[in-house]
Amino acid sequence: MVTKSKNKMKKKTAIVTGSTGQDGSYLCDFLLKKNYRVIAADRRSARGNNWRHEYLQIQNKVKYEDFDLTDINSILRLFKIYKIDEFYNLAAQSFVGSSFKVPLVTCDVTGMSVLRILDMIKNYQPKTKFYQASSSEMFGKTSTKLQDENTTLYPRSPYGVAKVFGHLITKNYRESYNLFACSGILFNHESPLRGEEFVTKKIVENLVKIKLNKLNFFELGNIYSKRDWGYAKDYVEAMWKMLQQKKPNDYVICTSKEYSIKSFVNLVCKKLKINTRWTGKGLNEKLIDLDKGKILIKISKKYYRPAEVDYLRGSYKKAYKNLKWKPKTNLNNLISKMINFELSKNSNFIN
Ligand code: NAP
Ligand code: F7E
Repeated sequence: MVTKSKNKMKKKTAIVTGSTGQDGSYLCDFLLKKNYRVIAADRRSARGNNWRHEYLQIQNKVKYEDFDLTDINSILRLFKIYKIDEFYNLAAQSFVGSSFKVPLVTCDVTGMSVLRILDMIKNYQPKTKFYQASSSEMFGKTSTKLQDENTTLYPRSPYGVAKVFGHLITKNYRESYNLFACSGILFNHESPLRGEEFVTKKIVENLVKIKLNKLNFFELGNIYSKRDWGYAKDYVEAMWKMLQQKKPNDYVICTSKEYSIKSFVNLVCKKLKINTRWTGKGLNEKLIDLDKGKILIKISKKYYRPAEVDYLRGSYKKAYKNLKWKPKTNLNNLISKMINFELSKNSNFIN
């Protein structure tokens, strides 16, 4: 009995904003396994859509708190209720495409809210360690072969601009008020739990449906941009490691390998044993199923962005040196995980 209450006292409290999202779900699971008391700070509307928590079976293990990044009082409330050891700010309007359509909301939620939280930490619990979810989108129009913590920031979307604000205000509060505040500059990371609007999930989900004869074709936008894709579950460990260091710092988290969207499609087709070939150019480019003589993918202007990030490939040298972190899952294995999830969702399998 004594041991039990001692253990209870030792539990650290972590707040995770955006806990219903891809990273938030994996991070909650990770922290629970590390024996944290995990407070999932989420919007009320998200509660009905708790499929990721249910999939990971954590819905009865975290404590939910109503919260919205745009509501300063909901942030203050958390600081009044809990003594917070670690605060992970993962909530954001995170879809780059939408940020061109709702730029003001994106800048408020994804950018200004970081300052709202930092100011609460400074005023109420200055010992709280803070993690900010920065992004490789901040590099944007980059001309370097590899991007690291010192690469110039040149964002290409309202989302990227908002993330630059969040990133720099985190650094500013660390330097001005001596807060333990870190930014993880994460390159694209995917998983079976990825939102369906993001390109990897869209490709895997739709090609699996095609394989199972549940869909004829689908459309993509710019298939020539290149991304450095890692596995979300590997990346949440890096977030935690940043907050366990003696000193706060910023770290790039990535795989250092880059692939185009077109190569990603080709890899998925190969795994699904769909025999394909690309034909045509520009908006007339198409992916053809050679066995069935059918079009599987068409290109549509609808999915192009007003400004594009053409190339991203990071260097995780600093994270490897200080955090002893490196990616564990390559793209091939990541795609297998995503395909298997879609197949089991369709409760079917292929021969
Ligand atoms: P995600 O799946 O889109 O999750 C975003 C989360 O933010 C959701 O839980 C969403 O809640 C919540 N949210 C949105 N607006 C909110 C608001 N006003 N108040 C409170 N919560 C709100 O994103 P993710 O892929 O897990 O990414 C996590 C974080 O890392 C984000 O900040 C993203 O910008 C950043 N990031 C992601 C990547 C990546 O490749 N995944 C790379 C770099 C950085 P609802 O469920 O209610 O919508
Ligand atoms: O697009 C191209 C699109 O939406 C990747 C977020 O997690 O990572 C993510 O942002 C690329 C872009 O991710 C479609 O134009 C072509 O070049 O999957 P995405 P993203 O924009 O890189 C960063 C690091 C974040 O921080 C963000 O939160 O794919 N693309 N055709 C398409 N993209 C989408 N979504 N849909 C298409 O049909």
